[in-house]
Amino acid sequence: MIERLDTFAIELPSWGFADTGTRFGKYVQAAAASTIDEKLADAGMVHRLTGCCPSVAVHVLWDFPAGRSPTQIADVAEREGVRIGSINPNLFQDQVFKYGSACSPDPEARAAADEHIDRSMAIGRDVGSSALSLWFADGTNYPGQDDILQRKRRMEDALARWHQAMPDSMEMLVEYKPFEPAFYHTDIADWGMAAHFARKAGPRAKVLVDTGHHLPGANIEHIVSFLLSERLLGGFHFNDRKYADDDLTLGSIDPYAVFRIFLAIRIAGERHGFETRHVGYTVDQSHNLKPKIEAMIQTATTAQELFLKAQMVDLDHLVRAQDAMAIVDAERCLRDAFATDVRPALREWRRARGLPEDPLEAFRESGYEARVGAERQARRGGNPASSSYA
Ligand code: PSV
Ligand code: MN
Repeated sequence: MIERLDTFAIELPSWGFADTGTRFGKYVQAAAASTIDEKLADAGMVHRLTGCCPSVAVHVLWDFPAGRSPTQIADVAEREGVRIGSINPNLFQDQVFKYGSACSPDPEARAAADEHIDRSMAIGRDVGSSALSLWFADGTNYPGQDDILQRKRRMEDALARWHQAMPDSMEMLVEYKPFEPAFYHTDIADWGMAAHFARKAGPRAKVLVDTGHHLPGANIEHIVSFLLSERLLGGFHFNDRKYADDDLTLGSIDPYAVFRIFLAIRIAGERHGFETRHVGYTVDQSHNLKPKIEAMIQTATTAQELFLKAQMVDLDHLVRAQDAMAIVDAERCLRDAFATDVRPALREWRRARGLPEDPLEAFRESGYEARVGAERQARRGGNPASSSYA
């Protein structure tokens, strides 16, 4: 168990440290990060305390301001004890993308998307990132607004072009989402479409599963098993939800679902011999109400706990029960593992790795939140934090 924990890492999102809101408003926090330097400092803090968050996903438009080279930003990350992880282009915020990016009927929008992806890949090359993580807001709001089939072709063409231009060191992750911001149709609405687009794009394109991007009731571990067996699973964006893409803290609503996802990955690897080491885990949450860093620490430690619980499942016993069609016994294998208190094992791992036994307590004792809150407020001239989200 302890050794397995050493293999577990989860990437932090730079945007999770900044003030965010809903379309109804935004509640600002004094300690929220507003620059990439602040985001990397916060991520470094989370990694120092948890030992399992060595990389940070970055958003191109929000994190690479004019006048700062990508290598300078990578140096800041290194100084903070983390590295730059996946590169997330922004194909949704510019006015030119009003009717979509890769799928837009407007050739100017498609050209702008090409240009932004070129820039994102150059950044990826410069900072040594291994993933170009693509999420598209592309879609339409009304029946008849655009030709859906034509948009599918445009997406296929764009992804194939980008795949060909991608540095050898990178892989392409294709994320799906059923709705929002498009409310009639979304060009990559589900995992099947993402798998199709990834296959068409080329061998280095894989599907990214954001746990919040499913219609209610979807069986995510089924999707995960399916994609792994097709060698098409590239990674995850973890968050929890009750209704839609709520971006709540991992495991806060349905920890059993996360446990089942980790178990599906373990079964595909251990029982069926599929490669699972390349599957990247990333947090994709936006904490509107919780203090950002505490929420991230909570997320990372919860992820470790649920991962460990999935390692506790007695696979031999499970297989025997399945072969005997002993449903109650099979399910009990899962429930027993899920009910196991793995926190003592985690504390032991942390002790052995020179980490604080209780990262959240250690964070509170450090006084970091109050200190950076005061510094950041002062730097902003007393103004509340400004968000990287519009
Ligand atoms: C979209 O909802 C998403 O999940 C994508 O991954 C974006 O990159 C991220 O949220 C942040 O906007
Ligand atoms: Mn996401």
